[in-house]
Amino acid sequence: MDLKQIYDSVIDGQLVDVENGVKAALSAGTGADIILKDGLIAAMDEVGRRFEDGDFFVPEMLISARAMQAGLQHLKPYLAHGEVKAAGRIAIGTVKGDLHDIGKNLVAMMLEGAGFEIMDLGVDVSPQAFVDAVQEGAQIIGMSALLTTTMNSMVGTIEALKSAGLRNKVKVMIGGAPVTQDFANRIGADAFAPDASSAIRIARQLAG
Ligand code: B1M
Repeated sequence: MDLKQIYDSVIDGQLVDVENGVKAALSAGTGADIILKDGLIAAMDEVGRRFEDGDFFVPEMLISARAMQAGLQHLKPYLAHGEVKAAGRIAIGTVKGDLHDIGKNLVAMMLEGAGFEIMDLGVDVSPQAFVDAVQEGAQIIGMSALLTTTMNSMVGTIEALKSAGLRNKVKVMIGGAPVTQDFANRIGADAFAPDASSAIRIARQLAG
């Protein structure tokens, strides 16, 4: 199966076809990064466009998301080619009110592969849960937001860290489609990562 078929199967929400397509592409020697970018992520972008145009609704988006996640699992061993020694401990989660977790999972997977110890806090994560993770030893917290309405929860987390007297004990990295470097500067985050591979480079600098 070629990348176009993987792309179409994600859009059509055909989970088994996506899994088979990813396995076949890997067997044929296609790089996991290419399958991810040109197959899975490109398809989710198209799903988003169709949702905006009113051609797709939440159920279709969800079915495509499940199909993409299934494909992603098969890429995990190739993306997560880990180093032995932990590069640092990162608590990562999608912020309060936000249930989008594909990007967050991808970033977590790549960071794990780069040797970081990951505390995955899941989705809809409250500021207090991030604070608790720092108290449990996280050196970096990674917040993901996909909705313009939930980005402000990142501000809440930074405020909660300050109130708990922990702001100078932890680095804060943020990301997600509506998040920008400018927003990161404005809210006092330590770093913004536009995608999963830059998240690795930036996390290494922050852990440095
Ligand atoms: Co939602 N949704 N959704 N959705 N959804 C978007 C985000 C939207 C842009 C679609 C659109 O209108 N075009 C729109 C947001 C508009 C806005 O706020 N401006 C939207 C909406 C409106 C909604 C609902 C409100 C719809 C409704 O109910 N009426 C609702 C909200 C639910 C909630 O969260 N409370 C909703 C629901 C859903 C589903 C549940 C159906 C499903 C999510 C399933 C899941 O995640 N398990 C879903 C999906 C799939 C999408 C789209 C289509 C795809 C998102 C995705 O997974 N992309 C999305 C449209 C789009 O983005 N094109 C859309 C692939 C993923 C790999 O990319 O997450 O950007 P991304 O992650 C990237 C980078 O951003 C970065 O690295 C990743 C890899 O490169 N990154 C980080 C992400 N986090 C990072 C953290 C870091 C560093 C980098 O450091 C910590």
